[in-house]
Amino acid sequence: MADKAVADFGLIGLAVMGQNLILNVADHGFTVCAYNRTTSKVDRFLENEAKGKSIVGAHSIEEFCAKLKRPRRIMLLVMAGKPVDQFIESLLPHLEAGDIIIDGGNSHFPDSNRRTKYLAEKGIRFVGSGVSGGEEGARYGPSLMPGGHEEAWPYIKDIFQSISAKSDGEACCDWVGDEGAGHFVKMVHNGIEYGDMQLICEAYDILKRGLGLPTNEIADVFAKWNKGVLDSFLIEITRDVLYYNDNDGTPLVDKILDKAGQKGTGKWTAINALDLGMPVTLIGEAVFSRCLSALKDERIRASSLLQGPAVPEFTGDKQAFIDDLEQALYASKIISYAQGFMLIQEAAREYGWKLNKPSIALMWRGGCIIRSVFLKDITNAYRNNPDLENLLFDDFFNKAIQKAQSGWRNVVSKGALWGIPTPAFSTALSFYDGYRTRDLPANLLQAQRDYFGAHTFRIKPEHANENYPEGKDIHVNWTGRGGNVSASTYIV
Ligand code: 2AM
Repeated sequence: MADKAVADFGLIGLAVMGQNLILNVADHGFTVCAYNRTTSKVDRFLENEAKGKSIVGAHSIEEFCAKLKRPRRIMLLVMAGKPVDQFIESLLPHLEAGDIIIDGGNSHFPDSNRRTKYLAEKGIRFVGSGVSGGEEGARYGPSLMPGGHEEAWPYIKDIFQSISAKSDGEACCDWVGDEGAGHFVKMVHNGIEYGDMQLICEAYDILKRGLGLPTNEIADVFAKWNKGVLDSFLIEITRDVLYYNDNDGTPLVDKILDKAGQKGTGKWTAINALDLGMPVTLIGEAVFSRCLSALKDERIRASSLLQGPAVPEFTGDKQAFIDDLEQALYASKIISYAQGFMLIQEAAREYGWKLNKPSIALMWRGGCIIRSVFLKDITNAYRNNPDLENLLFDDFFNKAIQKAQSGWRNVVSKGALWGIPTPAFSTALSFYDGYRTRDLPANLLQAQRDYFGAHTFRIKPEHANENYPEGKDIHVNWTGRGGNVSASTYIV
């Protein structure tokens, strides 16, 4: 019978990611039903890639739903935005209470918040899941970050954890948290990816213009770094890109137009950081650096108009400087992840989500673009103390930053002296110095605000007295020049 419920899992959206995910699920012993808006793709898929596997197809939403065992587990891998809502609406008439809809696309987390609530009212459990790792990851083990209606988790856990990447035998997939938490964490992942890439590009620029190394020697440096603390997917692909020569025997990378593109997830992270008042400065700089690079025509004009220092011939110990650069990259990366987790922590507070921090680091440990050895240390930090206030307070990272510090400062100062921009290295260092500063100049800022706008200020506890009581909003008539303080002061 054509409409018999045979499939354990249904997937809508047969682009490469969707097809690969279906093949991955089928390889793990589940029967999958495939559907696509353009149904000719279903037939093509069944006749080719899916042939001989436990995969069936459907040519209508009704047939698709009929072929799924209850509770239905349906994953959407379609373009983010309207198509997701349209599919949800077309599925609803064919679903029953308790069925599960998973959106595995690159949806913005507020949409997943909305969909979780909307579908819960209809008795349908919604899951918004981050999926990272590209086509290869989808086929052989992605990083999966599901969040939403928690009741869905026991029904999808088995499938999700069996198809996901593994790190030291552990699945790079766990329940993230409520509503859009899965897509939120995926968004921060992408922001961190922007940051990691920018840091690598700055290191490349310093090696190229600061030390004057040819591209193949820069590749050698990345190859070496990939065996140490920076061991990661992004360092590995950087090495490969730098070793890649064009047909004429010269590095292809040198011929690529230096205008960065972006699809917006880094920007979402930066906007969210501003909304929540969290200083996620490195991702912000990474986004702005892409924007600056895109102004190529203007930069060409500026390059002949605006003066700066000429990069001097490097005379010191090259290897020692390269080691400093490795430490600068490592320390800045620690700052970036600390900032990312600050944002995640604040989002959990602001949106009322219960979040599982050790598993967030574990989910990023394998399968995804930011996968690295380093994430194992972050997983350990949060496993040792799930309530860790800041990643930098963890003993391992505190010591690592301490060790990296002199090299990091050397690189940032050389960049400034040589006129080679290091926005991500520099902002990381400024953040570090700001974060560890007990008394920042914001005292003056508060005075300025009170001067021109009567915005008030508070007094430091150690200076409190009857004129300046602790914990009260105080305004001073600053033009009185401090003559009769008590007469010109009022407490709000
Ligand atoms: P298609 O093959 O019919 O174009 C990635 O683009 C996936 O999203 C594809 O499966 C594609 O279906 C689907 N998709 C894109 N836009 C869509 C829309 N407006 N409605 C339904 N599916 C859409």
